[in-house]
Formats: sequence, C-alpha cells, structure tokens
Amino acid sequence: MDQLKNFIIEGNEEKAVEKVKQLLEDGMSPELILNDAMIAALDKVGDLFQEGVIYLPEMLIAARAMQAGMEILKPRLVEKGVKPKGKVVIGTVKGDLHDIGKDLVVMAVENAGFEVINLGTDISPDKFVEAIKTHNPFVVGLSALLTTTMDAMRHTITAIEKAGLRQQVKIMVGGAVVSQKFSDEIGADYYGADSTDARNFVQESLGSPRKKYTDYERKVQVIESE
Ligand code: B12
Repeated sequence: MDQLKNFIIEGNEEKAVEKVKQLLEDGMSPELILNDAMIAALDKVGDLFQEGVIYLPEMLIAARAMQAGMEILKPRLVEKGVKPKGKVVIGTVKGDLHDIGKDLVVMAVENAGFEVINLGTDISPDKFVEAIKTHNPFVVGLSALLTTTMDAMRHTITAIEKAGLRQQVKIMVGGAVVSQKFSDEIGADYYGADSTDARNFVQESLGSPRKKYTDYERKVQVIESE
C-alpha cells in the first residue's frame, strides 16, 4: 500500500496500475486501496503543492496516476444490475476542473441504484438549470475544490431559484473547501464530507419532500418583508 501511495505521489502511472492489480490479486479490499493508499496519496500531493515542494505539472501527473488506478478499481467498486430508482444531476461548478472526488460521489450514488447525470467540470449555473429542466432530477450535487470557485456554488443556487426550480430539487454540496457553515450560508439543503454522506443523503431524499425552506431562505424572506 505504501508503494502504491508513492507511485501516485511520483506520478508513475504504469507502476501505480500494476500495483493496484497486484493488491487486488492479493485480496486487498478495493475500498481500502482507494482510501488508504490512493486518496491518502493525493492528500500528500496537496500538502507538497501547498508547501511549494512540487508544482502544477507534478500535481497533474499524480492525478493522472490516481485516475488510471481508479479505472482498474471501478469495476470492483461498482455493483451491477440495480434498477435506477431516480435521477441525480452532479457537476463541478464553474471555473473548477477537479473531478476525482466528484466522480467518486457519482460512483457511490450509482451504486445505490440511482441514475446519475454527470455533467463534468467547469459547469456554469445556466448549464445546471438547463440540466434540471431536461432531466428532472430530485437531487442536484455541486462540487468545488477551490476557495475561488466556492462562490460559483452560491451563483448556481441563485440561478436555480431564479429559474423557479428550487422547490423541486434538493441541493447537496461538497468538496474539500466546502463546510457545513458555508452550505448553510448559501442555502444548500445538505453538506456532505464524502461520497458515503452523498449516497446517504440521496437515499434519504428519495420520496421525502424538500423541507419547505432552508434557514437561509427564511432569512431572505424576513429581510425582504422588512
Ligand atoms: C489532483 C489535484 C489537482 C488536479 C485535478 C485533476 C482532476 N482531474 O481532478 C489539477 C492538477 C488539474 C489541479 C489543478 C489546480 N489545483 Co488542485 N488539487 C489536487 C489535489 C492534490 C487532490 C484533489 C483530489 O482529487 N482529492 C481526492 C478526492 C477523492 O477528494 P475530494 O475531491 O475532496 O472529494 C471528496 C470530498 O470532498 C467529497 N466531495 C467532493 N465533491 C463532492 C460533491 C458533493 C455533492 C458531496 C456531497 C461531496 C463531495 O467526496 C469526495 C470523496 O470522498 C488537491 C489537494 C487536496 N488534498 O484536496 C489540490 C487542491 C484542491 N488544488 C489546489 C489548487 C490551488 C489548484 C490550482 C489553482 C493550481 C494552479 N496554480 O493552477 C489548479 C486549479 C485548476 C482549476 N481551475 O480547477 C488547492 C486549492 C486551495 C484552495 N483552498 O483553493 C489544493 C487544496 C492544493 C493545495 N493544498 O494547495 N489540482
């Protein structure tokens, strides 16, 4: 596991893929490989980037090694043959290109038997609105990894409100920079720290109506009535 972690940190795609295969053959659980070696490696990469030890190209090749390893793990993490129970739209917000965590959320929600429309990265508020109109999901997931793109979450929720679609979808937000406090501030219905949280929220939301208003929406109503 330590070797796999190092191969990802070094961005050695070939060796990382080989190692994932070997660990699976040795009977290691795919969840453990993902969490304890692969995600742990990216956390380390993030720290090294922040400390100025590595730069963007190194971060990029580490991400590629992670994604190549994930392709091997995917079939082992995905349960097949579940009938879709309802639709969920998920995307990374405008200006943000991070998709590894978002794709794990997609996988977890799909595994729980939901159809997920994965919009990809750098998704503008208008595109989210369009996707809600086209696909009629009951949950929308927004992902952001950068402090600079957190505001795009706020704009996306505002755009959904302005389009008159807010009451028909529950909005969950997540990503390393997002917190419960921020989620409350922008009027999201739910903040999830990881893909398990996301899956649980989607499962609990099925068939349960949206709380009429979030605290944020109540505050806006009070301000508007004053
Ligand atoms: C890989 C990576 C990249 C790759 C992304 C490749 C890709 N395809 O995703 C590349 C090299 C492209 C990149 C670019 C940049 N990055 Co970067 N990147 C990372 C890194 C190392 C790992 C991110 C990751 O994948 N983590 C693993 C996944 C599994 O975790 P996760 O994304 O957090 O997702 C989990 C949860 O957050 C949650 N979740 C995620 N989304 C959602 C959504 C919902 C609805 C829910 C409920 C839950 C949820 O569930 C996931 C699974 O458990 C992080 C460091 C870090 N520790 O996060 C920096 C980091 C995010 N990057 C950073 C920066 C600064 C940048 C750049 C601006 C650098 C630059 N100077 O250009 C650019 C921005 C490009 C852009 N416009 O987006 C900073 C952000 C700092 C900040 N606070 O804003 C970080 C924190 C590094 C650092 N410590 O400085 N990056």
